[in-house]
Amino acid sequence: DGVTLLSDYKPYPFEIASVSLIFRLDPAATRVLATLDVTPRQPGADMVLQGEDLTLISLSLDGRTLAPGDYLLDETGLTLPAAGLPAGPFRLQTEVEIAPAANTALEGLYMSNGMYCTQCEAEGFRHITFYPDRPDVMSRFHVRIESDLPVLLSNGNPVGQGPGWAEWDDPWPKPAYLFALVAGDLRATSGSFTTRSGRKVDLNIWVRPGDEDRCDFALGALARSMTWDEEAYGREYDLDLFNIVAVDDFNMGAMENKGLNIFNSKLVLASPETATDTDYERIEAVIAHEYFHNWTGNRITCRDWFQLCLKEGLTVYRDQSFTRDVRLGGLKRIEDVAALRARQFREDAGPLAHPPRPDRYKEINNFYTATVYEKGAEVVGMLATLLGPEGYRAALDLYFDRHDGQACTIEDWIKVFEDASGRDLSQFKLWYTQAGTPKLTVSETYAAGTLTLDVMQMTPPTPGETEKPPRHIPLAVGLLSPNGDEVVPTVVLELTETRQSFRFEGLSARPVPSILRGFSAPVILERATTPAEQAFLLAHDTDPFNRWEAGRTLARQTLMAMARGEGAQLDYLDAVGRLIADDEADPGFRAACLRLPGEDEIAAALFARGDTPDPEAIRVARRKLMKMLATRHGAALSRVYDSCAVAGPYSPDAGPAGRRALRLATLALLTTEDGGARAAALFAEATNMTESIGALNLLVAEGKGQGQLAGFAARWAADPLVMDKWRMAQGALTPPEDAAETVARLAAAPEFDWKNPNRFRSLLGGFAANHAGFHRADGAGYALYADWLLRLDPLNPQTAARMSTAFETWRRYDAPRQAHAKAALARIAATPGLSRDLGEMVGRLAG
Ligand code: B3K
Ligand code: ZN
Repeated sequence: DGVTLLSDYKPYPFEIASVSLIFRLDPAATRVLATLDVTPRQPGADMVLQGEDLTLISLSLDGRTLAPGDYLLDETGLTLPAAGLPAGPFRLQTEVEIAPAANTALEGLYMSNGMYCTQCEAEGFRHITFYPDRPDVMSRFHVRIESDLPVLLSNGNPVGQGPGWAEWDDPWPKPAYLFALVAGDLRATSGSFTTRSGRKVDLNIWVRPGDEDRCDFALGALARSMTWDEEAYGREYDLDLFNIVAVDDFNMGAMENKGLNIFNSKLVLASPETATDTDYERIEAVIAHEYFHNWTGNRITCRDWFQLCLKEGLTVYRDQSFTRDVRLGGLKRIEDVAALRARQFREDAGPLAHPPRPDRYKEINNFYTATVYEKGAEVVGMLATLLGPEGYRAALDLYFDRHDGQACTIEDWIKVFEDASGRDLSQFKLWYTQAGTPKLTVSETYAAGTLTLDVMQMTPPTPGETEKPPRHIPLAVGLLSPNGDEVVPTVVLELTETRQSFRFEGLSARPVPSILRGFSAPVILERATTPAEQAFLLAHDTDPFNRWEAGRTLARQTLMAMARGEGAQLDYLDAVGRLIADDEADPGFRAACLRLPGEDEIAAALFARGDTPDPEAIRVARRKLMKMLATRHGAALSRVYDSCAVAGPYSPDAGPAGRRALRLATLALLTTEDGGARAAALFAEATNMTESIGALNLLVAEGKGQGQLAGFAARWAADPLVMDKWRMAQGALTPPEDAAETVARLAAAPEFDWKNPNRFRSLLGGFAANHAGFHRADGAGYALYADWLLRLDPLNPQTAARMSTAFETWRRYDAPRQAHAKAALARIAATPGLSRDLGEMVGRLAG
C-alpha cells in the first residue's frame, strides 16, 4: 500500500566511500555519469539503487558493461542481484539522461529562469541518478559540471575550472539529499569571515543580474550567524567557501546543501522599498537556520526520515535562540508562541495530528510540518529548561563529540541528554513519539501563608492514538504579591503524573500566580481566573511572555463572548487603554499586545470549548471590538500613531521596526473609525514597503483601496516578489462576500504565473488565511480552492499537497459547511492520476 514504516528500518548493506559525478548540462537532455566506489558489508545482499524518471544509457561493473539480464529495472529504481556482485570492493558506473527543463515538480535537477538548480531533500537525488537515496548512506562527492553557462557551482571547495567546465570536491562525507548543483548567469555579492581558529571563509550571495543591490542584508546575516554559532555552541565553519544562491522557483524557503545553500529568492533579496520589517527578520532567521544546519543536519544527519525532527527541531530551536539574542529579546518568544499556536496546535487538534517523530508515511514530503519543526523545537527547549543552560551546553558538546560524522536517531539524542545529566528521560521521550497537545488544568488554594497549586494533565486522543499516558512537563511558575512585586521568582516544577500538587510556603499574603512562564511547555493551560487578575498580570508580570499572554487571554475571552452575542469586557478595554498610554514599554511589545487574536484563533478557541464557530459572527465581533477600542481610546491612539513616525533613512533594526509595528497596530484600530483617511495618507507618503503594504492591507480589509491597489500594481508590475504582497493582501483581506470572486479573477489574469510556488502561495495561501472568505457558507471558497489544488497537482505535487492543509479544520464548522468541505475533498480524492502526495493528504484530511 506504499506505506513506509519506522519499524522496517535496515542498515544499507553496502558502503559507498566516494562518488564521482559528471554533468553534461542540457535543458532537454542532460547526461549524468556516476561512478560509485562500493564495498559490500553484508554477504549475499542485493544492491538496490533508487532512480525515477531516468533514462538508463549504460551501466558497468568494474569496467564490464552489464546487459539487461544482469539487473532489474522498474519505475522505482535498479536492483543488482547479489549473485552478480563481487565479494570485495567494486566500482559501479552508470550513465543516465534527464530533462531538467521538463521538471515542473522542482525536485531533483530543474530549471528556473534559465538557470539550473537542484533540490534533493528529501528524495530528489533519485531524479538525478541511480543511487541509494537515503540519509544513512554518506559518501565523499566529487563533481564535474560541463556547460557554457558562466557560473558553475557544487558542494565543497572548487578544485579546477576552465572554459565550459568546473570541478568541485566536498571533503565531508554526506548523504545524497545534501547534494547541490547550480549553473547560470549569476552575480555574486561577496564578503569574508575569519573563524575563531583563523580559517578565512569566502562568502558569496549569488543572484540574477539586476538583483545584486538587494543582497547586503543577507550577507550580513550570514556573518552574524557564523559568529553566534561559535559563541553559543562552539561550532565553527569547516570549508573555505560558503555559497548561497537565490532562485525564483522553489517549493519551500531554503535548503542547507553542504557549502551551497539554495534559497527561495524571497528569503534573500531585501531593500527598504521592496521588503518589510518582517521580511528582514525572516531572511535573517532563515539564513541562520540553514547555516546552523551545517552542524545540526550535515555533520550530524538523520539515520532515516522518521528522525527528521532530530535536525529540524534542533535547528529551529537554534535559529529562534539566535533571533532572540541578536534582534528581539523577549519579544521573540511571543512571536514564536503565537506562530506555534496558529500552526502546530491547529495541526495537533485535527486530522493531520502526528508525533514529532512519526512512525509511518506514504510521502515523506508531507511531514515537513509545524509539528516536526516548531513542536520539535519546543521539545528541545524543554530539554534545555530541564537541564539548565550549563547542562544543555554540556549535552550538546557531548552530542557533537559523540556523533560527528554519523546518521543518528532520536534515541541517540535522548541518550546524550541522559548521559550528560544522569537523569532518566524515558517518560520525556513521549514528547517525540506521541501526538497531541496536553491540557493542564491548574487550580489553587491559599491558607495560612501557603499556596497550593493543584495541577492535572490530560492529552486528548489523536488519530490512531487513544492511550495517552502522562508526560514529563516542565512548568515554570513565579508568584507576584498583590502590589505587583515578585515574591517568588521563577521556579521550574516538573510534572510527571496525572495529578500533582505543589506548595509554596511562608507567604505573607495571597499571591497572584504567574504560570507557564516563557511558555515553558507546548501545552494548553486552563485555569479559572478573573479578568481583573489577567489585567493585573498584563500590568505587572515580570515575565514578558506571560504579560503578553495575560492580554491575549483577555482579548480572546472577550472576542469569544462577543462572537456568542455578549458584550465586551470592560477590564479588557481599560487594560488596553493603559497599555496604549504606557510609553515606558517597548514599542514592539506594545504592538504585539495591541494585535487582536485572529479569526482562526477565535474559531479554534470556540470549538475547543464545544461551540460551533460561526466565521461571519467571529469576523463581526472582531471588527466591532477594534472599533470599540478606537472609539474609547481614539485620542491616545492618535497620539501614539503620530509620535511613532520613524524619521531618517530606513533601518531594519529592532528599534525602528518596533516603532513601525506599533504605528501600524494603532493605525489598524484607527482605520475602523476614520474611514481609512490615515491609512490612505500613510500609503501616499510611505517610503518603505513596511508602511506601504501595511497601509494597503488595512484599506483592503475595509473593502477600500481600489485606487491604491491600482497604483501599487502600476509601480511594481515588474517585481514579482512585491506583487506577491499585493496578491496576498487581496486574497487574505478582501471582505468575505467578495473574496472568492476576487481570488478567482486574480487567478485567471494572464500575468498570474501559478506554476511558480511563490505566486500560487501568495494568492491561494492568502485566501486560505481569509477565514470568513474561505469558510464561506455557500462552499464557494472550498470549491475554488479545490479547483486550484487539482490544477497544480499534476505539475507540482509537493506544493499542492502542502497547500491542502487549508482543509484541516473543516470539522469545526456547521453541517452545511462540513458537507461542502467533504464534497471538495471527495472530488479531489476521486480525480484520476492524483499524486501520491496529495492523495495521502486528502485521505488523512477526510479520514
Ligand atoms: N531541510 C529543508 C527542507 C526540505 C523540504 C523538503 N520537502 C529546509 C530546512 O528545513 O532548512
Ligand atoms: Zn531546517
